[in-house]
Amino acid sequence: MESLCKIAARFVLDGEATEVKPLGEGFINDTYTVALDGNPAPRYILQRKNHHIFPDVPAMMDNIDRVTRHIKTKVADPLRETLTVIPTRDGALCYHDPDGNWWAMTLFIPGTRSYVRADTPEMAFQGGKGLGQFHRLVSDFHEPLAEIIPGFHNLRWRFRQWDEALRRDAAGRVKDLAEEISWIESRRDRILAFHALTEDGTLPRRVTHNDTKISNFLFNESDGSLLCAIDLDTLMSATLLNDVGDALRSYTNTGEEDDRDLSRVSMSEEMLHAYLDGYRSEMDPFLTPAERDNLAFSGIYITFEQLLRFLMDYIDGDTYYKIKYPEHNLIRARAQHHLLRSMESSLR
Ligand code: ADP
Ligand code: GN1
Ligand code: MG
Repeated sequence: MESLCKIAARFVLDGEATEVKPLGEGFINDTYTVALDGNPAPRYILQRKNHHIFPDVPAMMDNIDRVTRHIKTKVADPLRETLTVIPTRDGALCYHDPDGNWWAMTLFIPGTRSYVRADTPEMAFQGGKGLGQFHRLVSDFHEPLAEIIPGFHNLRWRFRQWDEALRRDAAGRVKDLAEEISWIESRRDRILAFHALTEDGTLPRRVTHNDTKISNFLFNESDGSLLCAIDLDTLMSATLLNDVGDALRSYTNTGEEDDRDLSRVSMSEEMLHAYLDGYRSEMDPFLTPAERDNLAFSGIYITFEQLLRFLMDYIDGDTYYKIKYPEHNLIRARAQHHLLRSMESSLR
């Protein structure tokens, strides 16, 4: 493979890329910071986009470029309040290397922090407000968006994949998972009944982020306020409840997404209320009654989906998510199930 500095040099930079260092713990892409001219301060984010998961990286980058340009026309500080896509020297939005890898570059936004969990209700309030601001900023973006991963939060489609995964039993694991499989099957009807609200148009389609866990937002280091949404790979048109639900899955969890110690995992009602208060403070006038009524239930829907996706990946032999140890996807699924049960008992 070309060296990372050489790959960085394919893009239009403000100097010579002299240091490229790995960053973060994303499950899908490989992320690096890029520093210039011997100065260690990061200036850019370089990412190798996972083309097994995102089969059309140019279309994905085109979505990101158009939506972020739209946001830039509406905010006070366009270089900080959204991502800035850096083109290649050939004027493309991504670089396809001779080994078949796809690379993209954005400006590094200094003076920010990202988190894997919310420590205080104030952070959850900021998170909800930030997602509401994002939804408002993209609410008048009416150009079509490429459907980057068809059926991403469509549980009817996920159940089709699930049935197929059980039938295939690629890793021979199904026989040991009777209990875990029953977690999915016992909820199938209820979840599909909720999904039907998106199919019959009760829940409108809007421009949405689709991967709103807390680590996909940047907070201002100075005052802890939320600055912007990042990781825009899955920008698509869908119900905004997918975004609220995925955020609730992450912001309200008292433990980790992959906690082995289930006694640590539960939904914090305090965080739930703080998050939704923040979200409504921006979005309430713009929500339809059906959206408003289902804000909290969206957490159940997306936590269920995440349980299904982790378990399905375990059944498939760990082909989708990066794992750190052999049972990682099973541990993730168990932790999501525990969180789901806690949500179900609180939000009955
Ligand atoms: P992944 O697809 O691997 O999850 P992300 O785009 O979410 O990658 O980036 C991983 C982490 O890198 C983020 O959680 C954040 O800490 C940091 N990061 C990403 N983009 C930027 C940016 N433009 N400026 C500053 N930090 C960033
Ligand atoms: C993945 O890329 P990352 O780590 O932000 C996944 C999300 C899951 C999440 C679970 C494209 O997000 O859908 O909710 O892991 N992204 C994709 O933590 O599948
Ligand atoms: Mg991410």
